[in-house]
Order: sequence, then C-alpha cells, then structure tokens
Amino acid sequence: MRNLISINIKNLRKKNKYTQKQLSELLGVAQTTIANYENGIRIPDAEMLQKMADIFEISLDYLLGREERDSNMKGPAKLSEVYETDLENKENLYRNYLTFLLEGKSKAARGLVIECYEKGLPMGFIYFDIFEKALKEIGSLWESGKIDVWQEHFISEVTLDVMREVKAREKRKKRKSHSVIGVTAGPEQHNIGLKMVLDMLEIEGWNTVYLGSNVPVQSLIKAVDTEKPSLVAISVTMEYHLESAKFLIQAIKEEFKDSPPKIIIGGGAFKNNPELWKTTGADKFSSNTDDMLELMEGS
Ligand code: B12
Repeated sequence: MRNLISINIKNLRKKNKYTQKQLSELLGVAQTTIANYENGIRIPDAEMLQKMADIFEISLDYLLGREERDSNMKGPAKLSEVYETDLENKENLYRNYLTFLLEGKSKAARGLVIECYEKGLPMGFIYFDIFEKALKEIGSLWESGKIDVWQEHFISEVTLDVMREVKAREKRKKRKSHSVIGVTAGPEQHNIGLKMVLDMLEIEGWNTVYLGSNVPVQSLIKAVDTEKPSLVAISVTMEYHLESAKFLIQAIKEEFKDSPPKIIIGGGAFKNNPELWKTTGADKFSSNTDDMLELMEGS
C-alpha cells in the first residue's frame, strides 16, 4: 500500500517537473528505484531521503509527512498542493485517504476529501468510491489482524465527520414529496452505509429522518406516527441482527395496519444470500440509493 512518503515523492517530483528518469539520474539510482519508491514497494534510506529533500528544497520532516508546511517555505505551502496530482488517479484516492487515517492524520484525510470535492468530484464518488472502499479495506485489514478495533472506530468517526462536511456543502435538489425514516436493526452498530444512502436521498430532495442505531421499537413507532414517511429503511449487516429487523417490521405492520409505510431493507447481511431478505417481512430489498429512487419513481 502506498504510504505518505511515496505520495510525497511522486507529488514533489511532478511539482518540480522531473521525470522519473531525470530524478533517478540526480540521485544516482535506476529509474525503477524511483518507481518503487512512488508505489510504496521500497522505502528510501536516510541518505536517499536527505538527497531528495535537498533536490526538492524542502525539510526532511515535510518529506516524511510529519509536517504539513515546509519550514524553509520553498516547497508546497499547503497540503492541497500535494493533493493536486491525486485527481489524476481517482481510483487511488481511497488508498490515500486510508493511508492518512492509518497514520492517524485525520486533518490530512479530511483535507484530501474536501480538496477533491472543491475540485469537482461528485458527492456520490466521494461517498462510494472513497469512503465505502476505504471502509471495506479496513474490514479486510481487521480480519487479517493487521489493525485493531479502535482503528475501525477512529476511521468510522472521522469518516462520519467528513461526510457531514461534504453534505453541508452540497446543493439540494428541489424538494420532493418522498420521505424516509432510516434505522438500523436494533443494536446493529454498522450505520454508515444507511447514512450514506439517506444523505444521497436528502440531496435528491427527499425529506429524510436518520435515526441511527439502538432505537427502541416503541420510539420508532412514534417516529413513524409523527413523520408519516412514505418509506422506512432498515439496515442489517450482522446476520444475528435479522431477528431485530423482523421484530421492527412486524411492529410497524401491526401498528399501521390500514396504511403502512413501505418497508425497505438493505445492508451487508444480504450480500451472500439474495433471498434472505424475504424472511424479514420487508416489502423490498434494495442495495443502493439508485434502487430506492427507482422504487419511488415507480410508485
Ligand atoms: C466500520 C465497521 C465497524 C464499525 C461500525 C461504525 C459505524 N458507525 O457504522 C464498528 C467498529 C462499530 C464495527 C463493529 C463490529 N464489526 Co464491523 N465493520 C466495519 C467495516 C470496516 C466497515 C462497515 C462500513 O461502514 N462499510 C461501508 C458501507 C458504506 O458499506 P455497507 O454497510 O455495506 O453499506 C452499503 C450497502 O450495503 C448499502 N446499504 C446498507 N444498508 C442499507 C439499507 C438500505 C435500506 C439500503 C437501500 C441500502 C443499504 O448502502 C451502502 C452504500 O453502498 C466492515 C467491513 C466491510 N466489509 O464492510 C466491518 C464488518 C462489517 N464488521 C464486522 C464485525 C465482525 C464487527 C464486530 C462483530 C467486531 C468488530 N470488528 O468490532 C462488531 C459488531 C458490532 C455490532 N454489534 O453491530 C465484520 C462482519 C462479518 C460478518 N458479516 O459476519 C466486517 C465485514 C469486517 C470483516 N471483514 O470481518 N464495525
């Protein structure tokens, strides 16, 4: 995985308008060595780092990513300048975002995303091609024992913060009559996916009421009674929370027998078993925002 040093080397090389070949000649190494540094396959030794800092006229701390601003004021003045080239490789942005977070650099991770947004990357790309991909990679790192649960919590919380910031900047479409309440199934803690879907619907002009996790069933009934949503969206990731989902759905259907809201269910629990949702009593399964938009357009 690329690290901050490799990102900095590539960006500084480009900013100083060197090709890999030219830089390799200045450093007295093969061109492949530079490519390996930039791809995070090799890490330069101390002597090499010092040579690079001299060539780029920046401090060693800046090159190592320990300092956001070059103390000599000769290199890039802001992180945003370092991010610039990242837009060329959109598919790698989630790795850069994740790298910052794994290094504990939440400010840099936020800066990267806001910079991309301001340069025109759509909110949908940021949500699903940066945040979702980074979160899924975190899942694999956790599963293989490379990171601890606290890092999963940290990255989730930073991501939720940056999501709020991106959403606040996005222009809403004209208000539609559709409304949705979103909850996870009982104690299901995985709620970022549901929040992403509701945020996208909000931007589409829907009235959204996002309730998150651990909502008592009687309280959800009161919310439905007050808000009278056209849809209730329930998210389940862990299969063992399916019972909670069934319980919520049954309670809603019993309470609003005459005109029940449509109940739509989604989430990771159904990934490997597309028929499983049918056991929950929901009216429909959906895996993304587009599905939900389609569903309402057709109703
Ligand atoms: C972040 C995270 C956490 C955070 C959650 C924070 C939060 N506020 O959400 C915390 C640290 C709390 C957590 C806890 C746990 N987690 Co966890 N977690 C993750 C992780 C890394 C990312 C989840 C995520 O946000 N994904 C990104 C979102 C955008 O994807 P999504 O949820 O699938 O949502 C998309 C779609 O499914 C859909 N969608 C979702 N809901 C809905 C609903 C509707 C109506 C619609 C239309 C669409 C829709 O839209 C979204 C956008 O595309 C995943 C890894 C992974 N592969 O997902 C593991 C993962 C889900 N966790 C896992 C586990 C085991 C746990 C824990 C048991 C242990 C642990 N790791 O701490 C606990 C259980 C908590 C509980 N009781 O619920 C496993 C689950 C394996 C399994 N299925 O059995 C995973 C897969 C990690 C792994 N590789 O093993 N986790």
